[in-house]
Amino acid sequence: MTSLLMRIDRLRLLALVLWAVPMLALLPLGLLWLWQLGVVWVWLLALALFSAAGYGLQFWLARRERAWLDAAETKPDPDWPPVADGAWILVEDLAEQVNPDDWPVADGRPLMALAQQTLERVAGHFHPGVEQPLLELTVPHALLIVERATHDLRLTLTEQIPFSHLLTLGSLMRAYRWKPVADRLLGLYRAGQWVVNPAQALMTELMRQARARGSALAWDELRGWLLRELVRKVGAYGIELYSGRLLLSDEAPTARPTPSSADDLRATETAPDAGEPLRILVLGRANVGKSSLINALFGELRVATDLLADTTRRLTPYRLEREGLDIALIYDTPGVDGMDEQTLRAVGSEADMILWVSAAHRADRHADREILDRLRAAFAERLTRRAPPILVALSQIDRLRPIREWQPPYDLAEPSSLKAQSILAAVTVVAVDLAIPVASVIPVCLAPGRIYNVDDVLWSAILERLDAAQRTRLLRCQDVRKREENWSLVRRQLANAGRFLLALPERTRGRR
Ligand SMILES: Nc1nc2c(ncn2[C@@H]2O[C@H](COP(=O)(O)OP(=O)(O)O)[C@@H](O)[C@H]2O)c(=O)[nH]1
Ligand SMILES: [Mg+2]
Repeated sequence: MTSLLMRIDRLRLLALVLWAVPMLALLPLGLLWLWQLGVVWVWLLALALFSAAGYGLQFWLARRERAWLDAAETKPDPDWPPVADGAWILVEDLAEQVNPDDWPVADGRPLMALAQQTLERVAGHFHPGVEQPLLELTVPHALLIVERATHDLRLTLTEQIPFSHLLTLGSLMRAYRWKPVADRLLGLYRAGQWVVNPAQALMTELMRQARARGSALAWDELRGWLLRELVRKVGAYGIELYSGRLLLSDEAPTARPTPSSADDLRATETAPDAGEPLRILVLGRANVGKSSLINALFGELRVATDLLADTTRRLTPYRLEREGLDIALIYDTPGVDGMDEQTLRAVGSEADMILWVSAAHRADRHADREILDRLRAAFAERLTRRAPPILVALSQIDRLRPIREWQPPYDLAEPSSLKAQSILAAVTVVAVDLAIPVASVIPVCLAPGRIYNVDDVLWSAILERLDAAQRTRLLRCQDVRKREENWSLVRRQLANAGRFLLALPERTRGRR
C-alpha cells in the first residue's frame, strides 16, 4: 500500500483528494441533516432493512446456485453393470477427499495428476493385482477412445477427460503387431493432441461458465466443486473404459437382434430387421398356469394348456404387441422342476424380465424358492450383467377358500369378503416364501372365462418394470456384441499371423 502511494505523484494525489472531498462530505452532512430533523432512527431502520434484504437475496442466490451445482453433478450411469458400483464408490470417495488448497486450478499439470489418480483408482478396481492397471486396455480400444475423445472435444470441451494418450502409448509399447495401425492412428492422436489437455480444458470451460453466470458462491466453494466434478467426470469416463462397455463399432448394441433372438423372431414370423426384442420369460413349475398366462395376455387361445400333463416341451417364443411396449417376445417354457442346472442358467441368462407363475392353492413352495434362489445366485455371479426384474403371477386364486365363491373384483386394500382375505393372505405368504417384495406378487385368475387382474394390474406391474428390463437387455446385448467383436478380432489376427508365417520362408531366404 505504502509503495503504491510512493509511486503516485503527490500533487496528483492532492488533486484527487480535492476532487473527492465534496462528495465524501455529503455523508456527514446528510447525517447532520437527518439528526436536525430528528429522524436519524428512520435512516438507521432503513439501513437495517435494506442490509437484511440484500443479505437475504445473496443467501437465496447462493442456495439456488448450490442446488444447481448439485443437480449438475456427474452421476453414475444406471446402465453400468453391477461391477461398476464399487468403482463409483472409489471415485466418490476420492472426490470427497479433494482439498482445493492442494490442487491449484490455474495450473494444468497438477490437475492432470489428479485426473490420473482417479483413473488409476478405477483401473485398479477393474484390474486388481496388476501393477499398472492403466495399461490394461487393448490397443484398438485405446485408439477408439482417442478417436472419440478428439471428436467429442471438438464438439464440446465440457464433458470429457480422455487421458487416452497415456493409455494409447502404454498399450502401444506392449503390442507390436499393431504397429502399422498404431502408426496410422497415432497421427490422429497427434492431430488431436493440441486440443487435448483435457483437465485444463475442462477447468477453463467450467470456470468460464461459472464466471459468466456471475457466481453468488464464494470462490473457494466453487473451486472445491469444480475439483470434485473433475474427479467424478474422469471417474465416470474411466468406468466406461474399463468396465468393458466400450464397443469398437458405433452401432447401438440393441440395434439388431442377437443371433438367438433373430431365430426366435423368425419363428414368430416377425421380420428380423427390427432391433433386439425385450425377452420376457414365463417360468414356474408344471401345471401352475404358465401357458394360461400367455393366453390371458393375448386375450385368446394361443398355447395349448393341459389339466393332466405339462404340454409345453421347449422354450416357445410369442410376439407380444401391446401399447407401451417396443418389440418384445414372451416365452412359454416347460416346468422348471424338470430343468437341469445348466438349462436353468442358460434360460435365465437370456431373460430381460421373468414372470414367475406360482399357484395360490398349492402349498409346496419350497421347491419354487429353491429354484429361484439358484437363478438368483447365477445372476449374482455375472458382474457385467444385471439381473432381470422378477414378477410373481400368483395364479389360481379362484381356487382359494371359499372355493365356490368367485365374485370379482376383490379389494385387497380393504378386504371385506372371506375370499379377498384369503387372497391377501396368500399374497403375503408367497412374498415371504419366495423372498419377493409384496408389490411384485400379483394375484391373478387365468382360467378361461374367469380371467382376472391380468390386463390391468399385472400389465401395469410389467410396464413399471420395463426400465429395469431394458437395462438388463442392454447389458445382455453388450455381452453378445463384445464376444462377437472378440471373435472377429481374433479371427483377423490369426489370419494375419498365418499370412506372416506363409511369407516367412521368403523373407528368411531374402536375408541370407
Ligand atoms: N381354476 C383355475 N385354473 C387354472 C388357472 N390357471 C391355469 N389353470 C388351469 O391349470 C391347468 C394347467 O395350466 P397350464 O397353463 O397348462 O399350466 P403350465 O403347465 O404351467 O403351462 C389348465 O387346465 C388350466 O386351465 C387359474 O387361475 N384358475
Ligand atoms: Mg405349459
